[in-house]
Amino acid sequence: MKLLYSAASPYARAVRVAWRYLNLAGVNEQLCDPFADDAELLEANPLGKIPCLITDDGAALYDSEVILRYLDAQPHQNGSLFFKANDWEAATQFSLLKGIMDAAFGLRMEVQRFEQHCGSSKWLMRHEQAVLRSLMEVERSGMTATSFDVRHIMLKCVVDYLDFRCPELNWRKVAPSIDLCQKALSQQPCFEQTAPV
Ligand SMILES: N[C@@H](CCC(=O)N[C@@H](CS)C(=O)NCC(=O)O)C(=O)O
Repeated sequence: MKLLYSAASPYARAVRVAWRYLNLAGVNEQLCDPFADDAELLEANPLGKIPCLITDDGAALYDSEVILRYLDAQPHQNGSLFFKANDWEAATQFSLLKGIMDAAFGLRMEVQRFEQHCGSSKWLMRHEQAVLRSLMEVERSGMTATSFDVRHIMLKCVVDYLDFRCPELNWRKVAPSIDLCQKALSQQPCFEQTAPV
């Protein structure tokens, strides 16, 4: 299998953490800049987004949730990364975490537009408020590092991404328990080995 990824992408990192955590063999990671119109990426994913997994049969899988589910469906010994199919509360929380990732990525893009003197304060604020409101909701739900599933992967990847790309956003002020959860998860090798650069 080949995984097209970039070292800063929180979506790609979630997938990179998952295959390490599941101890799957045979995933070759290949760096790819989605903003450089990479021919292999565009051939595999017409959306031009990473992560994109190309299976041994040559099938292209995207987006990150599909890849996570695919990896989780491979034979492994570590217990499922996903919650039960009818656990709607967990499913909604997973959607919330994916949405935080979207808002964090949108925030980063808007900050970049500001650097190029074409940013929108309105969109900057919308993304920022969505991130903070949603992290407060995750905080309120009492998510801790005492259990572990795909939601913990998403949470850790998104808050590390915020620290990496938007260090001025003081999310810890509204989500102090998430800060503790982030620190506790940092010790796991699958996170250490994939820290954003
Ligand atoms: N919904 C997608 C989002 C992936 C995504 O937006 N990836 C970014 C990198 S962090 C990307 O490839 N952006 C390129 C673009 O927006 O053209 C997923 O979950 O995989």
